[in-house]
Formats: sequence, structure tokens, C-alpha cells
Amino acid sequence: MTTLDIKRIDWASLDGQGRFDALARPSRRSERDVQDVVSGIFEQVALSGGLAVTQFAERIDGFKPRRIAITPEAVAAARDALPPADTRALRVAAENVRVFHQATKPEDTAFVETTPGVKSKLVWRPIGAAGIYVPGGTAPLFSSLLMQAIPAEVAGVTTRVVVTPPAKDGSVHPAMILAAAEANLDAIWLIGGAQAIAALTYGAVLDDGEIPACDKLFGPGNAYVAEAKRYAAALPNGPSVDMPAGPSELLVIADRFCDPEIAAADLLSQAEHDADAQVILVCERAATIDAILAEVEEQLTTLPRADIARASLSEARAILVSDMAEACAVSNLYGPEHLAIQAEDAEALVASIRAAGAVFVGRWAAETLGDYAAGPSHVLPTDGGARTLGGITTASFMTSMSVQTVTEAGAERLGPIAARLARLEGLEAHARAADLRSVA
Ligand code: HSO
Ligand code: ZN
Repeated sequence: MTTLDIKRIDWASLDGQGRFDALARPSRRSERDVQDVVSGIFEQVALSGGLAVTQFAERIDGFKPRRIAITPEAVAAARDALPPADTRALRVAAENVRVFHQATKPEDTAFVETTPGVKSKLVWRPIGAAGIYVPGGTAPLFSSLLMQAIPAEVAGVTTRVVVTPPAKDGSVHPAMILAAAEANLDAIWLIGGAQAIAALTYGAVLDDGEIPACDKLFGPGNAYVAEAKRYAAALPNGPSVDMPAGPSELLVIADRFCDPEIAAADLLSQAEHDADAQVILVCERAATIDAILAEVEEQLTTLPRADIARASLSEARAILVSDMAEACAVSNLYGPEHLAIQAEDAEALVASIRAAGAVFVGRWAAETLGDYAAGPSHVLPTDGGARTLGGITTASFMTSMSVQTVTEAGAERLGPIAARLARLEGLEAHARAADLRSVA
């Protein structure tokens, strides 16, 4: 067994550039190649639609796209394939996700009267078709189906198109079927990669039916999927996208009172996702860092995905700071997808946090609970996106519009103001449209 060599950083010893470098995300491999592959796929799909989608799916994954209908028979078969406790756990998770998203669904505002007779409000509407990507790869993330398809349902989206890569043998995990049933989906599509995103972008007629062109694309995925979403969003009239989503990230802020075993377990839970997963520990005491890293080492010996975790940990950092205020400042600079605060007064520190996709407060709040079942979506911005963007919520599947009503008296009062400003901008037609309503 090789010993871990996690990079240790003493924050106080670094200058501005050093601090910037210490928190830099590693550059991803072969971005140019990824771009070329993705643009090639999109060009072909734009030209020959479903035929190209099918060919890419066969070439890349070995199977043509398959529509899996979520029928009562399919659900019963999936249920039979799993221990009953798995089905129950999925149900609890789905229920919690639904309750949270229902409670946080944006509501239409009351009218605001800015000038007598001039009233406006914001109203919310579900978006049109939502294309939802659920990652497969080394683990089928059926939890990511719940975390997207349920908020979409709560938002009132009527067309939800879920795509997910087939397993190596072309099958789909029974839990994916059950998750789809919990989300009240009629079907899911077994297709992954950039070709799935191209199908959601242009729409595709396939052997099993039609994938409609979607208005907005959601979901995490590998480098090809991320690039495909970027490509799609840049197309004229292309769909919009939820957020940039790269490899998963966890930053743990720990103080001397933390439980090193728990801090280490959380770091490993993120590291096992993928060799590119980002793991950072920020701590006020060197001895605590030692204890946590020793625990990481120890726990790694019995982890089934130790190889993946080790690869991820080779890029991990343990940063020594002078106090918890500085720990929060470091975290804000990084803007992690997930932040765990394992400190004596974790709750009080939340006020100092400005940029994180999800914050897990204190000893009992494992990220794992949030990943699966606490309620909020685990689809969160990575790569520092959290500095300006939140994760998926019910509002991500909705759009707001202002509704403005004006009485005759309101027009009389506000018309001259608007007309004056219009003429100041040199826009005479605007001014006349206002004058017509206010000049008797
Ligand atoms: N931590 C991942 C979500 C996930 N974890 C799915 C387990 N399954 C990104 O937020
Ligand atoms: Zn996770």
C-alpha cells in the first residue's frame, strides 16, 4: 500500500498569488479533444438527426438508444430485483425531495403599486420541455434522477425527458426504474454522452420513439456531457442550461473539536466519486490535520473504491489557517460545491459563508445524507460557480415574468415621466406611445 501524500499548505506563509494557486482547480485533460469530439457529434446530429444519434450511441456505448417505459410491470420487476428495504429507502428519499421542493417553490408576488394606478407583480410559470441527464459511468446515480425530475415535477413541467447511459451490458439498474417511478415519469431513455445532449438539443426520431427538442438542459455528467451542454447553450436558439458542472467537490472546515474519524469519512465520501473529485481540508490546528489524515489513510484500506479515492486524494489539499474566520474566508475564495463545517460552533459560522452550493452544519450533517435523502437537490455548481449561482431548485424549472397593469390615472401620472426619458434617449416613437395615453 502506498502512503498518501496529501499536500499541506500553511496559509499564512503564502502571498496573494500563492493563495490563488493553492485553491486553483486542476486543469482538465485534453479539453481540445473533447471539444472536437463534441462539435463533430453535434454537426452530424444537426444534419441527420436520430440516425446520427443512433450511430454515435452504438459506436460509443455499444447500444442503440432504448426507451424504457415505466409501466407497472417494469416497476414490479425492478422491485423484485431489489431487497424491499432498498425500495423503502428510495421512497423516503423521494418523499423528502418532494416535500422540500414543494415548500420552497417560488410563489407569485402580490401587486406592488409604485405610482398610484401603476401596479406590477412577478408571476412564475414552469418552463417548457426539460432535458435531464442522469450520470452512469462507474456508478448509476439514480439519486440524481430524483434530485432533478422531482423538482421539475413540483415546478409543473409537463415534458421531462430523462436520459442516462446504459450499463456495460446494455441494461438499466432496477433502482433507476424505481426512481423514475417515484418521480412519476412515463419513461426514461437509455442513452448517454454528448450524443444524448445533442438529441435533447435538436430532438431526435429514434427506433423506440421520439426525443423532443428541449428548452433547458439539466444535470451533471462527464467532460463530454459538460462540453456538450456548453455547445448546446451557445447555439442560436439553443436550449439554456442549468449550470456548469464539473467533478464533484467537498471542502471541510474543521476545528480542534471535530471528530477526525468523521471528517476523514466525509473527505473519502467525496473522493470515491471520481479520480477528478476535489477534496480540501481547512483546519486551524496542525495536530488535527495530522489526526484527520491518519484517519483517511486508515479508512482507505477497507474502501472498495480506494483506487479512485487515492487518485482524487493525490490532488487534495490540507490547509492550515490561523482561526475559523480565516477558514471561512478560504472557503469563500474557493466557492466549493459542498462545504462541511465540523466545528464547535458550526451554526454560528454559517453567517460568514458566502459561496457554497450546499453547507452541511456540524457533526451529524453528513454530506451523504444530503446526497441522497435530506431534501435539497444535490445538483450543485462546481468550479467556483457557487460564488454567483445556487444549485438546482424548483425555481430552476420555472421562469418569472412581470405583469404590469396601469389605470387611466396611472398613465396620466407616469406617462409624462416615461415620455421625457424616451426623448432623452432619442426614442421618439416610445415617447409618442406614452403621450397617446397621457396627453388629453
Ligand atoms: N455528491 C454528488 C451526488 C451524489 N453522491 C450522488 C452520491 N450519489 C454530487 O453532489
Ligand atoms: Zn456524493
